[in-house]
Amino acid sequence: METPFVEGITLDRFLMDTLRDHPGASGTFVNLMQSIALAGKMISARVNRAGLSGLLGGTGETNVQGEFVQKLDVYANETFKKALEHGGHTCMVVSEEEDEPILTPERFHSGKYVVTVDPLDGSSNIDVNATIGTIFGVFRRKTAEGTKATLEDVIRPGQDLVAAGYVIYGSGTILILATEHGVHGFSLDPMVGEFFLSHPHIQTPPTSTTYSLNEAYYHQFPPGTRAYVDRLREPKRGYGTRYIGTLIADFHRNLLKGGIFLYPATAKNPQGKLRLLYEAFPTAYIVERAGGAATNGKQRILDLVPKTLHDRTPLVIGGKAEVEEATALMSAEP
Ligand code: AHM
Ligand code: MG
Repeated sequence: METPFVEGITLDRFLMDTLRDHPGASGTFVNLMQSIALAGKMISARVNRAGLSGLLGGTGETNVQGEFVQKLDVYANETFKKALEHGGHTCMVVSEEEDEPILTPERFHSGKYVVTVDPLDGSSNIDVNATIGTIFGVFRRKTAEGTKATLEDVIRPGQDLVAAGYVIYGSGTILILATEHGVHGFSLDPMVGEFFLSHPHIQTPPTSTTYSLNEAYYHQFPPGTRAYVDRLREPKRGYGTRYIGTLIADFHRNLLKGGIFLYPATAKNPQGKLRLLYEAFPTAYIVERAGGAATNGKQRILDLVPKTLHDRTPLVIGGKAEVEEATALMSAEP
């Protein structure tokens, strides 16, 4: 669908226009996106006031990943659950913060969609006022509507996603939505409380001079990964680095400006650190629709199938040519 950039197109209007191109569509996807956008606005408001409302710092607990839980993690998770549980559009939610999948109440078993979510990516950056975000992926359920959703609805390849996106809470709040219609960005006008189309038809540059990587782990990387990093460091290539330690912030920068992000296997995390269902799948879906690529160093991310809800994966993601070069070197690794 061609969406001309016209000032003042709200997310709602954009979704309605998109839907109009599909006469058979029921509007459930629009409702789902409205719920996600509402949760994003609520989290954005809290993030902006966190220092004033006692929401900075940890809860003293650790989550299913063994990571310290921050108060804003809890708020973001609860907000997403509430937004998705009672909308009638969703039958199951898989969240980074929850060990088990969340099944929506029985009267919403008719929900068509399964949502995977990292409610607040970049938790370690909350207390320092650096950019954080919410990442989500959307599957259409496999089991019959009206029945209880099962793991079969979510343990499946990333290429089954029908949509993915994120909300990034930076100097402003932006929602990025990728569907079969491409990748579009919407900026929140906090005075109006609406997302407006601001980044239509995002395409990521195929090459760049930026890489995003925690280089301190260099000596923990497998040989092929080190060989690739060595190449990036060659002065004639002219690369610089950008790495904040919030996947979605590094990803967003690279998506718009060009760049390759790597979180490879390390000696400490041989499967990588990032989670397949709610970090790697959504970002891979988005980058592919923006003309880029994503692999685990060997295989395309969207071809992978998780074994469990919280599987981790190495992630190499960004401009197509850069990801291909990295994957060629990394795939020689044992
Ligand atoms: P989380 O905040 O959801 O737990 O995500 C993990 C974060 C990613 O956002 C980021 O890319 C990575 O951890 C940074 O890890 P490291 O500090 O090892 O570089
Ligand atoms: Mg995360």
